[in-house]
Amino acid sequence: MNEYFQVFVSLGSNSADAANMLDLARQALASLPQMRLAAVSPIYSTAPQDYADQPWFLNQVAELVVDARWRPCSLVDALLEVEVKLGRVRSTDPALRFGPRTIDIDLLLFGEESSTDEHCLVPHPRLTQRAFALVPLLDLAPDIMINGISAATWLSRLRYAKDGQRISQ
Ligand code: PH2
Ligand code: MG
Ligand code: MG
Repeated sequence: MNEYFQVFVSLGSNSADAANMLDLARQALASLPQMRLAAVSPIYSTAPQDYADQPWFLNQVAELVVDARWRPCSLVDALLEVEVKLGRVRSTDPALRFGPRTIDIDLLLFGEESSTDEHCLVPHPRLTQRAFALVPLLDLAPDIMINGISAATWLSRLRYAKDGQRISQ
């Protein structure tokens, strides 16, 4: 019998054609082998976090059902390859680590697994602090747990504002 994992990834872009970048990212995810793009959240317009002097983002969460040939680290490698294919160039300036990006695809959750490997940390280390990821995650999975606490509880601990499809924090 095959084993499957429920995986959540976040998509983010604050380039001028962000909606198109998210669309291309969804298509690229859907075409990866041994996985299925099971659901996508609404797209939110979100205030930049960590590095404020940059345009607002579009953010979305996608649910993938992957078979057991995938592992958190191999999936992170594949997500990075998709980013490169879609034209992401990483700044060498450490100050811009959280700066503008054409496309960012982050592994949020890989089943109930946790990985402490620096390259493929899962659950994503900043997930519980970010309304732009928790809100769309909860749209797809209202009962999901992160590190033993429900995502809804994590979100309730944050100071953020949600106005329709806009999130500021
Ligand atoms: N990603 C970051 C840093 N800040 N802010 C928003 N609103 N959305 C993001 O996706 C985002 C961010 C680093 O990956
Ligand atoms: Mg990110
Ligand atoms: Mg990233």
